[in-house]
Amino acid sequence: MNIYFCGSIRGGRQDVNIYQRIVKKLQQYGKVLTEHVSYDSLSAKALFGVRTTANNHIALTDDCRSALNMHALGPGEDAVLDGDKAIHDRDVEWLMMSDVIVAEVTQPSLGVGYELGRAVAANKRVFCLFRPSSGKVLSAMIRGASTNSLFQVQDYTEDEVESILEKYFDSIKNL
Ligand code: 6K6
Repeated sequence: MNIYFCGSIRGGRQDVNIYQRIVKKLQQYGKVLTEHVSYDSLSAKALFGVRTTANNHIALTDDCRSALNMHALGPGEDAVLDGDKAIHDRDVEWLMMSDVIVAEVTQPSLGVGYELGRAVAANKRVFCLFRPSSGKVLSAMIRGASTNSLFQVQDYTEDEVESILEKYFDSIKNL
């Protein structure tokens, strides 16, 4: 099974530890195409990684250069070198190859919202995870999209993340 995990990158990285737990759990059920969303090391590169020069060339910022020098690129991380169009095109391709899309939606992210919209348009199975204890209120466009079993939104607390995923994958395993 191909699994696409969505989590905030430029929307803010405060939930990265939960993303790591989710990805680790998801790896029990299939191949997680977007493991890099959960990498700690991603913030410097993804957040400050590239800027566009006057001639529309992609340049690495100093922050990115030093981050890149510290360690080798992992799977998925090479896209930072190609700029945002390559990231978008590759991610949409992976989204279309996926059997299930799991999104942690507590930290609002334009990219995650976009991915979820594309997933709905492609009739994909979607499972969104939201933590009410964050004090945030989930967008009506995500909460309100949960009208059938293909698109589910699940409220959860941090300590139950693994068991919530177990329940979900159990419920879809014979579909
Ligand atoms: C990868 C590793 C280091 O830097 C990168 C480059 N950035 C991205 N690489 C792959 N997917 C990305 C990248 N930036 C955003 N996305 C996709 O959008 C992910 O699949 C996330 O689910 C989502 C996050 O969107 P923003 O708007 O919060 O960045």
